[in-house]
Amino acid sequence: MTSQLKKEDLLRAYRTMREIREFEDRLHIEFATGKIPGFVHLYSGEEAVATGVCMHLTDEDRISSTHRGHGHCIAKGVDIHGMMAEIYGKKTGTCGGKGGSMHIADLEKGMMGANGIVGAGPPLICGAALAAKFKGNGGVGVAFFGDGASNQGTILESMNLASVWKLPVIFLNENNGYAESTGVSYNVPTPNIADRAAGFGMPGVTVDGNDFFAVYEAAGEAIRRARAGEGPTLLECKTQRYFGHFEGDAMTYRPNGESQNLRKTKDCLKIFAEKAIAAGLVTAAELEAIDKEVLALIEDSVVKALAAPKPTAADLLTGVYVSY
Ligand SMILES: Cc1ncc(C[n+]2csc(CCOP(=O)(O)OP(=O)(O)O)c2C)c(N)n1
Repeated sequence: MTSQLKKEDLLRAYRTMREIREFEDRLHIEFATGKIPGFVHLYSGEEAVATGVCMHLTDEDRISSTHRGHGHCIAKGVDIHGMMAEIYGKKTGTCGGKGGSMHIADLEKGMMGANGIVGAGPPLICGAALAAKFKGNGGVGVAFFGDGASNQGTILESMNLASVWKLPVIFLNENNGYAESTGVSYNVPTPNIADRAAGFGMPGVTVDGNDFFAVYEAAGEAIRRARAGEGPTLLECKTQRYFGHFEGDAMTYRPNGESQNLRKTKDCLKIFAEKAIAAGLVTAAELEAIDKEVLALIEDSVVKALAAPKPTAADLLTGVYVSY
């Protein structure tokens, strides 16, 4: 348990994790109504990872995300109303309703985008980190990627370049045990994905991704190194997703009851609450008050998203080019 965190930080961490959980659990229900266009990949279960990492970042720092990006967006401070509207394909969405679940980006928040191309984030983050290094502004880049993505050449090349150039990058592997329906032991030959770091001359660290405090500590050290010009780190957080690969996945590749058992035994929100309450740092009543506020926020975001207009045909011609 970390002593660095003040009470207000602990409550902020809990609120962020709760926002991600309620956002995802509600999307699971909303998707079943058939009103959400496109694919939706839920992050529920992995909240401690995005939260423990992004608590260390400012709007100047950059993150790249994956197809499972809602948690990363929320942890990086992207507006929840804008996200819900975006997922519903509405004009009031973060990207004007033209991106949808898999392409939410908010450059003002340093969120370079969720990405439907597995392995596409790390090269983008190397570019952002190189820019930060040239500018000397102390900015860092964090590239989130999954266990399946860890086998992509784009990521291995990025690790090599980041290490050779000592870029301020954190390669943040979210090992949730499955790449679509393929279990991690079928495609990763080492016990830990972080073991690969040695081949690139960078530190490799594996932590329990269900323990917010473990993630927070390890991410803090990796980000400190990056800001100090000491180069990249590969940080692996072992976690799990509660839902299928995408909404509609029957999960026949998972043992019966696996997801339900994980909710009982490895829920990062429960683990956080137990530890923080036992240490006398927060009270159960304080956490319950947050739960209520977050539920109301998510409900409001759905009501507003449903009522919002769709983009017009003319909107299709906006946001096509960016001037620098
Ligand atoms: C370049 C590319 N190859 C394949 C796919 C199809 N695909 C989408 S998600 C996925 C699995 C990703 O697994 P992982 O990286 O472990 O992330 P997780 O879904 O577990 O979060 C695959 C193969 C893709 N979108 N892009």
